Amino acid sequence: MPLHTPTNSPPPRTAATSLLALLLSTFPLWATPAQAENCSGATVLDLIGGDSGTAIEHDYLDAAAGGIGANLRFTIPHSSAVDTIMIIGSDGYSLAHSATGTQTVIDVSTQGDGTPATSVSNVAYEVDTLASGIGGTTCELTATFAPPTCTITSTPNPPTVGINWQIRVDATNVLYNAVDDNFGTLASTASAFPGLIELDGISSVSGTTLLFDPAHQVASFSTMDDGTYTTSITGPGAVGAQCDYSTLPALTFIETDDAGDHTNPQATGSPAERGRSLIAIQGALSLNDSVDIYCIKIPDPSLFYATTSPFDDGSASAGWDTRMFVLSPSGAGLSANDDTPSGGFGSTLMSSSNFPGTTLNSPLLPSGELLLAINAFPDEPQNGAGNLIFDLNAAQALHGPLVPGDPVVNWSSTSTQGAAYTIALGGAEVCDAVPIFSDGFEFGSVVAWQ
Ligand SMILES: [Ca+2]
Ligand SMILES: [Ca+2]
Ligand SMILES: [Ca+2]
Repeated sequence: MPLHTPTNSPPPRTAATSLLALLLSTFPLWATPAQAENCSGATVLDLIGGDSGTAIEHDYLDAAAGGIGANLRFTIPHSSAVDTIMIIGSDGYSLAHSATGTQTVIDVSTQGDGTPATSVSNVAYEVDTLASGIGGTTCELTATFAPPTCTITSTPNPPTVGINWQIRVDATNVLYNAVDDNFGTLASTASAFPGLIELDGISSVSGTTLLFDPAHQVASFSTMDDGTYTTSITGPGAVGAQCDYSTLPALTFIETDDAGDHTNPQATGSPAERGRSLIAIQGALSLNDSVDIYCIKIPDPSLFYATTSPFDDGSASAGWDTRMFVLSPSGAGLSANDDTPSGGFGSTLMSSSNFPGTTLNSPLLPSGELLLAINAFPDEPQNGAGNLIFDLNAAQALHGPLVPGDPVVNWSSTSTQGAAYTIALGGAEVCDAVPIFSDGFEFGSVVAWQ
C-alpha cells in the first residue's frame, strides 16, 4: 500500500499567482511566437591578408610599426527582424552591435577594439543574432594569427674579405616587445660580433613585413665575422620564430695523399673548418688502395645521406661497383649498402627511416662524429675472427651489422676494381679530428681524438 496518495487538487491560489494570471490574459507574450534566428552563413574576412571563411588565418601589423594589429570583418546575413548582433570572443571581447536590413557588416581591429587580442594565438568568436532580445542559432567563427616568419639576406652573398658587408632582416607578423623595446634580436657566433643587436629601427614596411636594412654591417669583412647569424622574433600568442644565415660556405673535401683504412681514418677538414657543411668527398681507390675511411659529423641523422650514385645525387660519381659503410668511432659496423635501389652499382647510405628500399638488421645512424668507409665489390669488413660484419647478399638493401657492436678488424681486398669517386653528402659536417685507439692499429676502445 502506498504511504502517500497524490491528489489532483490545484495548489492554493495566492495574491501573486492571481496577479500573474491577470497579466498573462492582458499581455499574451507568446501569443504570436517570434521566429528563432539563424546566423548560418556568417563569415570573417582578414582585411589585411584577404583570407575569408568561418575559420581563417590572418595577418598582423603591430601599432609600433604603423599598423592596427589584425583587422577583421564579420559579415552576418540574417532576417529583417534581427536588430542586435552579439559577438563574444574567447579573448574576452563581448559587444552588442546594431543590425539593420538582412546583412550586417562589423569591422574590428586589435588596436581599435582590443580584438583579436595578441595575448592568445587564436580567437573563437560566438555570433548571436537577436530579434527583440530573442536569439536562436549560435555561430562560431575562428580567427588565428598567422605565425611570424623571418629571413636574413647577405649582401654580397657570400661575403668577401676586405669589402663592405651587410645583412638585412625581413620579419612578418611580428609583435613589438614593449618590455625590451624591440621587434626581435640578431645574435651571432662570430668572434667580432659586438653582442646582441636589437631590431628596433624599421627601415620600411611592406604589407605586414618589417624590413631592417641593414640589421648589421661591417665596413671590411674579415674571418672574425665568420659565423652563424640568428634572428629571433615573436608573434601574437607568444609564437616564436628563428632564422639563420651562415657566412661559412659548404665544403668539398679532397682526399689528401691516401685516406687510411681502420689504422688511419682521415679528417675531412681543419679545425678552422669545423662545423661547416660537407657536401662532397673526392678521392680514389686502386689495386693497392682497397678502402678509404673518413671522419664526418652527422648533426641530424634524419637529414643525412651519402651516395656514389648519380641516380641519387647528380654530383655523385664513381663508374665502378662501390660499397659504403658507416662505422661508430670505435669501429663497430652501423650501416652498409652495396647498390642503391635507384639502379646501377653505386651505393647510398641514409637513415633507415628514409631509405627507399629494404632494410635488414636494424641499420642505425646516431648523431655525432662517425666514420664513413668506401671500398669496392666484393670486398668485406670482417671482425677479429674473420667473420663478416655485414651480410651484403641482398645488394640493394640497407644493412645493419650481423652482431651489433662487433668491431671491424680487417678489410678483405680481393677486388680488382676501384678508381676515382665523388661521394655526394647531405646533412654532414666537417670532422676535424679522428679517433685514436687503445689497442694499436685495430679498432677497439677510443682513447682520444687527434
Ligand atoms: Ca684512397
Ligand atoms: Ca685508402
Ligand atoms: Ca655496389
